[in-house]
Amino acid sequence: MSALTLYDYLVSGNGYKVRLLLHQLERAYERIELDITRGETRTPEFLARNPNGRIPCLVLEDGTPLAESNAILWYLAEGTAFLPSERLARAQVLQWMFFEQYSHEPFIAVVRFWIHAGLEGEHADEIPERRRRGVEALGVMEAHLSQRAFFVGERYSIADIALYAYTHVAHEGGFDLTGFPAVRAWLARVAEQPRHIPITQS
Ligand SMILES: N[C@@H](CCC(=O)N[C@@H](CS)C(=O)NCC(=O)O)C(=O)O
Repeated sequence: MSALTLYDYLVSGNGYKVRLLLHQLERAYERIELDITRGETRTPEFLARNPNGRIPCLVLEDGTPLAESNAILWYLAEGTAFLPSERLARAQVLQWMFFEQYSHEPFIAVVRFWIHAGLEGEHADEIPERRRRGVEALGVMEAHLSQRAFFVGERYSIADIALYAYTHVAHEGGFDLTGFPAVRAWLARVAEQPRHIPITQS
């Protein structure tokens, strides 16, 4: 059996979700950096692991590849304190992870990536609407977090990790969090969790 291998890209919040949880679980792994701006996730070798051509992809000890950041979080968190055991709480974790993928990441992460990759000009027409939808997602988070400390069950879980990844770097996409005090307080709480690492740590 070999170690876990994570195909990753350091700038990626989706990759960071997995890196952060692996670190918090004290799991050893090998990390392989693929530069997505140079098409390194579209090679035949990588497509054989993830036909969708995207990182993160975690190759398990027996060689099985697992893609999609939130599926990887779920797999790693099963049986740990990062995923509740009660039926409703587990469904609520999924609720927020699906929210992240459908109503948050396509707006906040994508605008940030365009800016990072110098594609702002190419996507100038789309950016205002993506920003509007991103702010809408932050509003949903603000309303939820103004009543509670964490997304589900008053404890830190993979729902928080999934949403933290791109929210804490939202300013890099031009999103201003000044008007979202509950979100900012939650970001600080997440960053205070044991064995937290920054997105820049490989
Ligand atoms: N839904 C996927 C999204 C993965 C994704 O968009 N990965 C980006 C980096 S954040 C990527 O690998 N892009 C490379 C490409 O599209 O060629 C997840 O949550 O893992």
